[in-house]
Order: sequence, then C-alpha cells, then structure tokens
Amino acid sequence: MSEDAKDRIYATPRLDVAGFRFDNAVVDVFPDMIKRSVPGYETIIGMTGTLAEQYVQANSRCYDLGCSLGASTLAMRERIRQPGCEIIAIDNSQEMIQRCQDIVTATDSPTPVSLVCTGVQDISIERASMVVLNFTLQFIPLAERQALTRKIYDGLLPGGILVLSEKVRFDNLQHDKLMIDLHHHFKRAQGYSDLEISQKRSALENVLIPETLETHRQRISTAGFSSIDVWFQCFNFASLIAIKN
Ligand code: GEK
Repeated sequence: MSEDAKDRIYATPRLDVAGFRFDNAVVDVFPDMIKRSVPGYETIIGMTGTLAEQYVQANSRCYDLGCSLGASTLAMRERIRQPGCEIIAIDNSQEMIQRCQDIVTATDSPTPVSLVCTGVQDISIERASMVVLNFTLQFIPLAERQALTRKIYDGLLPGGILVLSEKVRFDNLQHDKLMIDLHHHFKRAQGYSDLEISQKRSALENVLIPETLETHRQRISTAGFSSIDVWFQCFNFASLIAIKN
C-alpha cells in the first residue's frame, strides 16, 4: 500500500460508528489521515529532528511512545549527531508495529531502532535524553497519565527533554467551540466532507480524551520538570517541551 493512500474510512454513512481503533484499515491510510487531520503535524515532525540534533546526548536512548508508523523515530534518527545512541519505538497496535518495522528497515542509519509492541504504561525508561509523546497521551486513560509522566521524568538524564504534542481543550466554552470550528474548517479545506468529520468525531468520542494546556503544564511540573513551555500551537493542537534540569 502506498504511503499516500487516501483516507476514506468515514466517507460512507454508517449505521453505528464504532470506537476508533488503530487497525489495518487505519494503518493503510495513516500518513494521509494524520497530515489532513492534525494542523501543523509536519511542522512538529520536522522540529522533532531539530530538537534531536540539539538535545540527544552521546550513548543515550531516545523513546518514541505511540510511534505509529515511526514518523518521529525517523525524524530523530535522521538528525542525531551523537555516537552510541539508540531509539526505542513503542506502540500497542500490532498492525502499526508491523508496518513500522518495514518502513524502518527500508531506511539505513547508524542509529539502531528497536520496535516494541506493548502499552507505553508497561515499559521502563532508562538513560533517555529525548522522549517523544506525539499525540499519544490523549489515548491513555486519564488516571494513568501522571504515572507515565513521572516515569519519563525519572528515566531522563539531566538535560534531557520531553516533547509532548496533544489535541487540547479549553475551559472557556466559547473559545473551545471556536477552536473546534477552526479545526473543522481545516479538515474541510483538506478535502474531508462533513459526514467524514462527524463520523470520525463520533469514533473518537471517549477514545481520545483531550485536556487543557494548564492540566498538561501542571502534570509535567508535578512530575518534576521545572522548565516547561508550549513551542507550537495551531487551534486545538499544541506541542510542549519540558527539560529535566
Ligand atoms: C506520529 N506518534 O506519527 N501504548 C502504546 N501505544 C498506544 C497506546 C498505549 N497505551 N495507546 C495508543 N497508542 C505518531 C502518531 S497516533 C496519533 C501517534 C493519532 C498508539 C496507537 O496505536 C497509535 O499508533 C498512536 O498511539 C497514536 O508522530 O492517530 O491521533
């Protein structure tokens, strides 16, 4: 299946829209789906490479948590300048990991990549200089998000960074509605129909749980990080960087 296969998963009416799953149908169209659904996705991936160049330390590990088809992994791998590094990419979708393995194997680099099919809650993080959670925390149960953030903090070396990208919500309901409307305008401009937008929204209900930027900042701060800021935002999509001192 080509990388550019078009996402038409929700193009025809469904009697019953089931909860969203990262299965083979999604894997087949994933690069197109995420680019046309997440404003700024390609900017965030590109900047992940820039951050890897600046922050990845020699003889350390980089983690891509919820790697899907490895976009963040490949961005880091391309720009790591230090010797002795390895990337550990994790996803709990077997279908994603299988396809990701094909993609990673097809590209050559001195930095090895290990792919692991498991929940990010179940791994240990050690000797990390960069941890990427690119639109993954939003799928983790709310009650497990603090422990995961703490585990990342504990596993980072001094000077290491967490890059957290998420769909967010806003406490001010008028502002929240405006941002959702602007996101839907973006999706329409990307060629999605109103039916596709509304059926996808139903599928993600109770599967993708967004939080406010303030909640993210507080959680990251509680985990121990002292330097935290938003470096990218477009409508209700944002990316934060936190540095371990
Ligand atoms: C990218 N980061 O292209 N453990 C491991 N993986 C999980 C879990 C979990 N508990 N829950 C969900 N996933 C990627 C994009 S997509 C974002 C990330 C999106 C995985 C899930 O299988 C999927 O592959 C990924 O997290 C989320 O930069 O589709 O909106």
